[in-house]
Amino acid sequence: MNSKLALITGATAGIGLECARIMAENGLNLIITGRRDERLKELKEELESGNSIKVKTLCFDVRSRDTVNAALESLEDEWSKVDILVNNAGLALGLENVHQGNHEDWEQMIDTNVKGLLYVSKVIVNQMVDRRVGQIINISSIAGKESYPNGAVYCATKHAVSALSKAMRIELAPHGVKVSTVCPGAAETEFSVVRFKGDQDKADNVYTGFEPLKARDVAETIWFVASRPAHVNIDDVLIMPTAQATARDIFRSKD
Ligand code: NDP
Ligand code: 8X3
Repeated sequence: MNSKLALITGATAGIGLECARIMAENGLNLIITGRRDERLKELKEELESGNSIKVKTLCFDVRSRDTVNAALESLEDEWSKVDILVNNAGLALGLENVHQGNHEDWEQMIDTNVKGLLYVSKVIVNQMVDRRVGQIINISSIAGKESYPNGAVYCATKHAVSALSKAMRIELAPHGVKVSTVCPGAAETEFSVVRFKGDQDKADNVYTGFEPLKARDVAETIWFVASRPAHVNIDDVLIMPTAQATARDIFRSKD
């Protein structure tokens, strides 16, 4: 059995949840995190019953620095040596231009996607540097490579994830710690339901007329990145649906 330990943020849904499943199937012990405790507990039960692994749940909001620090700094010894950190928790809110945008949405995106990633990384990277081993996989996006209208702040947060990752890669290479980004195009998860604040019809429209990525497709890519030999770092992966050529060019069938 693979006895590595991975910590996945945002494991209650979508890409993070599938990433937990695929890592469990491959024998990794897991720390799964998110704000919805009930879902974390259900996932722990599913993963431990189907695989010979141990799973710890940590329920916290990545936006709260004190809560992040309290949760991660209090980990007992057997849970404190994280080999792989998947910074996946994130969201988009709204689809509006900047001059009509909503301040609360901007703040939540920036606080979650950028500051939350930093808070979690600081604690975990410190113990990786001490041990001179580890891997950070940051989930950016096609929106971290291209900007599109009405998504300026979300795109800015994902550009920030890519920029932070590049700098961290330089900082951490001398310490033997790998840093990677995985950048998906459109993946059908809870992402659009969250973006449109529960409007399922608007969310469904995003994926009409083409086959989007599934969370599993992205999770398999994350696992590929996580399972390379020690001397190999996959710097950056862009994974797109076949029908999506750029952030804005999606080829939809007319039927
Ligand atoms: P989902 O909405 O399905 O999942 C998002 C996850 O993030 C949930 O587990 C949620 O958990 C967690 N999360 C959100 N806010 C917080 C918070 N403040 N504190 C802790 N956890 C939080 O979306 P995806 O799986 O699609 O998204 C995962 C990542 O992939 C995100 O970073 C997203 O930006 C990125 N991405 C998604 C794409 C897509 O098309 N779906 C494409 C490119 C990138 P909970 O609500 O329980 O806290
Ligand atoms: C999510 C994909 O195209 O909505 O990061 O920005 S997109």
